[in-house]
Amino acid sequence: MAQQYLITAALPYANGYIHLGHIAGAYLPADLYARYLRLSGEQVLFVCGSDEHGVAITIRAEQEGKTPQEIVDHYHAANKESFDQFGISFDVYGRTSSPLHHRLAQEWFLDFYHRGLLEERQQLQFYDEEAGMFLPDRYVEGTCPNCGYERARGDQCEQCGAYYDQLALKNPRSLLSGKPPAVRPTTHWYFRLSQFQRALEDYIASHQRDWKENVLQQARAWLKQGLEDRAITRDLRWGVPVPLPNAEGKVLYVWFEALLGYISATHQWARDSGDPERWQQWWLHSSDRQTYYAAFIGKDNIVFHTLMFPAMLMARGGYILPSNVPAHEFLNLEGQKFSKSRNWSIDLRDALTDFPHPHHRDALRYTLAMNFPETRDADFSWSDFQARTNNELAAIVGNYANRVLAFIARHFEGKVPILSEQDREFPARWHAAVANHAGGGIALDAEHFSAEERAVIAALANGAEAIAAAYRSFRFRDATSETMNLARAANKFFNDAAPWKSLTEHPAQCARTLYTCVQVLRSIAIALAPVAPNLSRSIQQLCGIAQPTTGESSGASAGPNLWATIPQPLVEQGTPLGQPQRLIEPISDECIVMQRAKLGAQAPEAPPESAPERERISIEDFARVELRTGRIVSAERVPKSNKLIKLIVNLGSQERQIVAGIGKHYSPDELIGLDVVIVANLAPARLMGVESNGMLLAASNGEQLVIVSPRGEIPPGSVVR
Ligand code: B3M
Ligand code: ZN
Repeated sequence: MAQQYLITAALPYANGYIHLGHIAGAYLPADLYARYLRLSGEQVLFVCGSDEHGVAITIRAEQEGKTPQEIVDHYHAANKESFDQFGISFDVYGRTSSPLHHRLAQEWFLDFYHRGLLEERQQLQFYDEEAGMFLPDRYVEGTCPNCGYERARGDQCEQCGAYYDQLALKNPRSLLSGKPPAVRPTTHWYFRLSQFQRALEDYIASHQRDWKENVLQQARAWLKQGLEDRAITRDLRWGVPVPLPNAEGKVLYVWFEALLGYISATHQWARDSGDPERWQQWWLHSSDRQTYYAAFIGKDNIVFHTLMFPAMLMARGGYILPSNVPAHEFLNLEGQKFSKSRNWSIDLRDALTDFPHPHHRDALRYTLAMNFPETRDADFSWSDFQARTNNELAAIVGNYANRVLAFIARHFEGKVPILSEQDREFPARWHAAVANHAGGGIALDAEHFSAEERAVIAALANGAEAIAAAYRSFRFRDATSETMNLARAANKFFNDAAPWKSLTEHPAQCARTLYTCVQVLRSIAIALAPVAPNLSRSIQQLCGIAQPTTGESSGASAGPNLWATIPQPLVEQGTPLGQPQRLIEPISDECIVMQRAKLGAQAPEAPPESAPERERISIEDFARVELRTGRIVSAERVPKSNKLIKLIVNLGSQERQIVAGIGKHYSPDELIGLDVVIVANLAPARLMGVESNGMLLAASNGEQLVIVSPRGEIPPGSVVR
C-alpha cells in the first residue's frame, strides 16, 4: 500500500512577527521532519498558513490604529517571507481570511448543523451599549469573584487562576468604553463534543505507546474531567460569519475554523497545482493509501489538536486523524521566558537581517535543533549559538571540507583522485559491503579495507540509520547530534589515515585516502541537509554535484531515496571539485555582546521585583526578621486557587502552617521534603480563608519564581543570618 506523510505546523496568528521560540516549538522540527522524509524518497505534503481571526487580531488592530485586514495582510506577508528565508519548506502557506477558507469553514459548520451535531443555546452576556457590541472575555475587566483581584479578566483571574463565567465578575467594566456593561441575551451554537468522549478515549488509548508522555497526560486529564459541549460561535464582527439567517454579528469561534485552516490550505495547494480534487488524497481515508499525519504544535495547543480537531474530523466522517502530535515544550531565551512586551525576544526577521549569510542561518537552525524543548523547557543563548557555530559547524564540518579540498587542490589538481590499478575494485567492494548491510552492524573485511576505512564507512552506515530512526521518532536533538558525529568520524579518518605521510612514500594509498575523504564529504552533506540545507547545498556543489538536493518542497511527489546513498561512494574519480574555502565565518564576541544588549532594551516596564535600589537599612533592622530553615512535610493546593499552596513546615521544635503563592511554579508533589527558608516571626494572616503562619522565601523576577533552599545538610530550625 502506498504510504505518504501529511505534516502540519500550527497556524501562527497574523498579529505579530514570529520569534525564535515559535520556531523551536513547531516550525523547525516540522521542517527537519519534512526534509528528512523527502530525502528518503517519501511523499510529503507540508502545510501551514496564517491564523487571521480572533480577538488576538482585533486587539492588535486597535493598538496599531489599523483595520484587522490591514494587520493580517501585513503580518501574513512578513511571516511568510521570514519562514521562506529561514528555509522552512512548506508546500503551501494558506490564510484563514481567504474566501476559500471562509467557504470551507461555513460548509463544515452547516454540515454539523444539519446533522444535529450543534445545539443552539440562549445565554446572557456582557454588552457594551456605547460600542454596540457583545464583549468577548478579553474585553471585560472586573473584580475577581474568588480572590478580589481588581483587574481580573472576563473568564479567568490572573491573580488566583480561578475560572468563572464572565457574569460572575464584580464591578465589571468594558475595556472599550470603560463603562459598566449591560447584560443581554445572546444565542450561540455548541458543538456536541461530549458525544465524542468514548471515541476520543479509544483514540488516545490507541496511541499510548507512540505519543509523547506530556501530550498523552494533557489529553487524558481533559478526558478524565469529562468533555463538555463547546460554543463554536462568538459575537464579533471579525471572523467567518455564521452562515445562518438571524446570525448577524456572529462569527465562528477562531479555534473551530483555524483548525480547518489546514484543510483549506490543502485545497488551496491542490487548486494551485492544477487539480482541485487532489486535497482528498491527503485528508480522506482510502483503501489504497496509508497516510501518516504528524501535527506539529507547541504545548499550549495540545487539547485542540488531540481532542477538538479529532472530534471534528470524526464528526465529519471519512477524514484521517493525526497519527502523532509531537508537541514541544517552551524554549526560553537566556534563562528567561520569551516576552515581547519586555522585549525579551528575538524575532525571526531580525535574526535574518543580522545574519544574512545562509550558512549563519543554518547555524541558527543547528543551535535551535540542538536545544529543542522536546521533553522539557530548554534554553537558547547567544553564547551557545557562538560556540556551536565556531566550535562545531565551523571547526568540525567546515574544517573537514576545507582540509580535504585544500589537500586535493594542492596534490591532485583539484579533482577526485584516480585510484591506482590495485585499488580498481575498491569502489565496487565498498558498494557491495554497504548494500548487504541491513540494520545493525556492518561487516567490512579486513583484507580489503583498512582499519580506518572500516571505521569511517561503518560510522556512515550506522549513523545514517540511527539518524533516520531518530527523525522518524521525533527525536530531533539526537538526530542533529548524531549528524555532527558523522563529521567527527570524518575528521578522525583524515587524521588517522594521515595522507600527508603517504603522499610521497605510498602515492596510491594517498589517492585512495583522499578518494574516500571526498565520498565521506558528500555523505555528510546529505546527512546535514535537513538541519543545514544551505551548507549542505554548498558542500554538494563543492563535491561537483550539479543539482544538489536538500529535501526542499517538491510538489508532494516522491523522489529518489537519497538518504539510502549516504554510506555509498558516489563521486566519480576525476570529478573536478570546488576551491577550498572557509564555509562558515566565525561569530565574533562583539556580535554576541551586541545581540545580548538588544535583549530587554527599551523595555516598556521592568518587572516589578527588580525595582531600583531601595533605601539602606541597619543591621538592627535586619535582626528584627527571624529567618529559619524548615523542611516541608506536606503540601496541598488551596481549593479554587491555582496560585496558593498550603504547606506544613517542620521548624525543628514545631510545625507551622504556611500558605505560599507558588502554585503556578511548583506542584505539591515536588515540594514535600524540600528544605526552605522562612520568615518565622511574621504576624499571622489569612489567605483565601486559610491561616498562614510565616512566609517562605522565594526569588522572583516577575515571571519566574524559585524557592530559596539551603545547599547542604542543615537541621530544620537553624537560624539564617
Ligand atoms: N494560532 C494559536 C497559537 O499560536 C494558534 C494556533 C492555531 S493552529 C490551528 O498558539
Ligand atoms: Zn482571583
